[in-house]
Amino acid sequence: MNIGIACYPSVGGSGILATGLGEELAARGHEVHFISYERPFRLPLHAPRLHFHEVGVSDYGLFKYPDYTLPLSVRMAEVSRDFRLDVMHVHYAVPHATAAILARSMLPPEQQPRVVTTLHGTDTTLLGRDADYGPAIRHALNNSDAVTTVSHSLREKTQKLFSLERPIEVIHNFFSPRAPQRAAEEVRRELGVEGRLVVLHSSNLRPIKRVDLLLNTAARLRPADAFKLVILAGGSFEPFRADVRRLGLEGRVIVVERVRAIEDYLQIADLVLYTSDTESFCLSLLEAMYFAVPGVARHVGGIPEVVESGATGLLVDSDNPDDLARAVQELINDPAKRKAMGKAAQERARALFSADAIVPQYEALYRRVCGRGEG
Ligand code: GMT
Repeated sequence: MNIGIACYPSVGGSGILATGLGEELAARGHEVHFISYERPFRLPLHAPRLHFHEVGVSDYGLFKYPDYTLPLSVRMAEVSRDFRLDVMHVHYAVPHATAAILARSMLPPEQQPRVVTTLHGTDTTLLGRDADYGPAIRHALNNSDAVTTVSHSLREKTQKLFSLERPIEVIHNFFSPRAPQRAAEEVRRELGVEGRLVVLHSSNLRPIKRVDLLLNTAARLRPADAFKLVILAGGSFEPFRADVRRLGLEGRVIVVERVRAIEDYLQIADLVLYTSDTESFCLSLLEAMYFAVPGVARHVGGIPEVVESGATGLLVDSDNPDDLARAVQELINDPAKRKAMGKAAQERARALFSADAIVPQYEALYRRVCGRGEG
C-alpha cells in the first residue's frame, strides 16, 4: 500500500511511535511517505520505501502568527495525488487530523486517501477540553475513516469528551529498540555515574510530567550518595534549578539535553521514575522495559495497561512524594527484586508491545478502511 504519515518530528512519544511504525511498514513492503515540517529525528536517512516530504511554513509579514495547518494540508494533498496514497495516517490530532480532512476535500474522489487518526494523549485530555480546539478536533475525528487511541484509558476519555458518532479502536504502542551507539562504560563516564545506581527520567518536562514531584521524590531516597537521577530533558530544565538547590539535590541530578539515542542511556539505567499526573500510555516506560529496566510510576491513565504493578514495576496510587519514594526505595534496597521485575518487564514488552504484535493491527485497519477485506 501507499501510506502517508503525518507526525511531530521532534522528540516525543507520538513522533517516535509514528516513525517506528513507518519503518516497520516499509520493511513489510509498503511505500511510506512522511509529511512534516522537519525530518523525524529517528527516521533513517536512506532506507528502501521510506520517503520524507517537508512542509514549508510561510513567514509572510501580514501574519501575526505563522500558520502550519494550511501548508500541511496542501502538502498532504500533493503527496496523496503524486504518490497515489491509499491511507493518510495522522498522529496527534492537532493540527494533523484537521489538515488531513481538508487535504482530502481538496482532491477529486478517485485521488482521496482514507484518513486514519491516532490520538496520543493531550490531543484529547488537554486540547480536546479547550473550547478553542475541541469542536475542530471533534469534526476531524467524526470525518476520519478510522480513529484509534493508544490505550483503553484514552479511548474512554475520548468517548466521554467527544461523544463521537463512530467507534474508536485501541491499538497499543510498540517500540523497536536499536542497538546503543556507545558502550555503557563510556556513557557512565560521561555522566559521572560510575558505581552509582541510576534512576532515569525522560520527558519534555511540561507541567503534566510533574517534575516538582519527581525531584521531591528523589530528595527522599537514601542513602543520598547511592544514586544519581539522570534526566533526559526534552524541554528546558532551568525552571527547576531552584528546586534542585532547595532540596539539596545538587550533584545528584544530572540533566542531559538533546538526546537522540535514548538506547545509550536505557542500557545504564537501574530503574525509571515517572510522576506524571496522567499518561495515555507512557512510551518511555515501555522503552525501559525493553532494556529490562523496571519502572515506578503513578497509577494513572493508560500506565496500568503497560506496567503490571508488583510484577513488572511498581505503580503508586498517590501523588505524595513519600509514597512514591517508598516504592523507589523498595527497588533500590532489593537488587534481586529489581532484576526479576526488569526481566519480567522485558518479557511483557516483547510479548504484548512488539512491532510483530502491533503493526499487523494497523495493516489490517488500513486494509479495512480501503475496502480490501477485514485483513
Ligand atoms: O500527548 C502528549 O503529551 C504528547 C505525546 C507525545 O507526542 O509525546 O505524548 C503522548 O503520546 C505518547 C505516545 O503515544 C504516550 O506515550 C504519552 O503517554 C502521551 N502523553 C500523555 O498522555 C500526557
